[in-house]
Amino acid sequence: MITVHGVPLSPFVRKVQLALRYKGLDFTSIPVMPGDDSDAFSKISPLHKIPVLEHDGFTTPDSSVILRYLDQSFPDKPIYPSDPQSQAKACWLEEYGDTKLVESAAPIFFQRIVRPRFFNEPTDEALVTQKIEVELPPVLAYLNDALPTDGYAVGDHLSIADIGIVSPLMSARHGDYMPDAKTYPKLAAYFERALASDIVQKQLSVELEFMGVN
Ligand SMILES: N[C@@H](CCC(=O)N[C@@H](CS)C(=O)NCC(=O)O)C(=O)O
Repeated sequence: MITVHGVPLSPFVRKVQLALRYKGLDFTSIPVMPGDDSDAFSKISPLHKIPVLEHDGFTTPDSSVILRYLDQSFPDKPIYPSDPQSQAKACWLEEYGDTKLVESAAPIFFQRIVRPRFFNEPTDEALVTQKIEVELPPVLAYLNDALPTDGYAVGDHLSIADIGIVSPLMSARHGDYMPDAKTYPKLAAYFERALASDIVQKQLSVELEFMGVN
């Protein structure tokens, strides 16, 4: 039995849920909030971060560690490219998604949705403007250059690169921000293809329901 600890709106929890959906694995979800420092959660997540994966009594934190564990435990529909250079490229794009892209995209969602809707606090508009006008453009430009004109980020099927890039873009989309198709044509088309896929559609419906939008 597989359980994902963490709210689905976290870009890191979303990575895990997308991978599970891609592999067709059933899972249950416990909506732990980020920073939970209860004794029970601290035992399975010493940094108090989400996600944590629980599989038949075994637990591990960290989305990247979880994705590798899942791919080794459930090798059907692999999410790691097999040849070393493609794998290195996919791991790098996942890392870039986890760092630069999350840092510049996820705060748009946090400021525009989480603060007003969940904490009854105002959006910091200056911070949103800084993210959209200053921090995001070079990150999106880099990804636009790195992506192919069609298909997946690396190779001919979905990989950790796609999961790592698409997840933070979904956070930005919740915050009403989409990459501009004129400025970032390859990235915008890539994200539209991802949004049309069954696994992203399913994930989106779960997240909208969690936000009370559906
Ligand atoms: N490297 C971790 C990062 C996880 C992470 O930063 N999660 C955030 C939520 S999006 C969190 O739990 N933050 C709480 C905290 O830092 O106390 C991963 O890939 O899982």
